[in-house]
Amino acid sequence: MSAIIYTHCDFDGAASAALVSFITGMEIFKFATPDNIRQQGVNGEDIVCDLPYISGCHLWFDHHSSNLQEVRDRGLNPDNLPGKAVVAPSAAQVIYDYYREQQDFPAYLQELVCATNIIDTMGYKSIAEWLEPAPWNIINETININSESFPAMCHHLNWLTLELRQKSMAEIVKSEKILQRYEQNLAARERELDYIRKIYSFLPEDTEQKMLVLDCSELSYVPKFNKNLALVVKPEAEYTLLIASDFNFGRKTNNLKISLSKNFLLNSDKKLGEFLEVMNIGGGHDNAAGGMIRSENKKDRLRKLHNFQLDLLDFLQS
Ligand SMILES: [Mn+2]
Repeated sequence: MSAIIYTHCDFDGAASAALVSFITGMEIFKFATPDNIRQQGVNGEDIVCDLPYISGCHLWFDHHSSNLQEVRDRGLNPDNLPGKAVVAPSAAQVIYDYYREQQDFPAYLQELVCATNIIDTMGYKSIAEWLEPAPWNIINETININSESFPAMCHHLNWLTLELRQKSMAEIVKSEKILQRYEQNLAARERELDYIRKIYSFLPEDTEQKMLVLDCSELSYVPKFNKNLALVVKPEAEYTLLIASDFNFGRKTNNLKISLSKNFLLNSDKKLGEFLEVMNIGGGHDNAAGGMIRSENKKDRLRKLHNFQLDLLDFLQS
């Protein structure tokens, strides 16, 4: 049986797999989310990148503090596990540092690691820098296509990983496949912007317009869009709250899904994940978190949502 590289289904995941593949020659990639990798058993030769630790793998490379904590909670010391897992801007950076002790990487892979650090941390200095058609931004924009299935996305990621292993990003973006997908996503971005302009609001209590609200709960489906685009519409807003209905087998329930994110240009020590945990609604990271407001009926739902929004505003203003 051939050894597999299990990796996250995003830019950092593909870059990580490309680096490992460059060094080891391994060419079988399986893309996963942190949730579905936990259901996965791995082989003694397999390498896991940018995902939670799976017992029994050959090497584990990661940079998520939550995954490091999970390992410690299991009574293990991350430093003693095979591979390298430390808090870093990207898993690609961790892999680069691990192998560089034995072998040098070519310049195009060093450039890939620098780009991955920016993408994975949203480390852009401006909205313009985030949206500019730089090769790494173009490539990143080709990964998620809303109308595409998960297997189709993985098929693209597989191709992309092999490209990243052997070519510079400037070279890769010349391909027809990349341009087509990028244009498709640019068109989707315009539609999302139009939609955001139509629905965004601020609470009347939010006199400084700190928290932009995108209430999609009237829709009969869960909208998929990039919340960060709200910053193109209202760059001064510090936080974005997205509200959507919850569906069960296609039927709306009385619950509301909420997700909360911080303006990536803002320096603030507010911990959004902890706030949702304390409110008993959900959890997540400091800069992005999500959860569910559970209710019995419509009246209850509106009341709970309103109270939650006021509590949240208090927290953000404090
Ligand atoms: Mn990552």
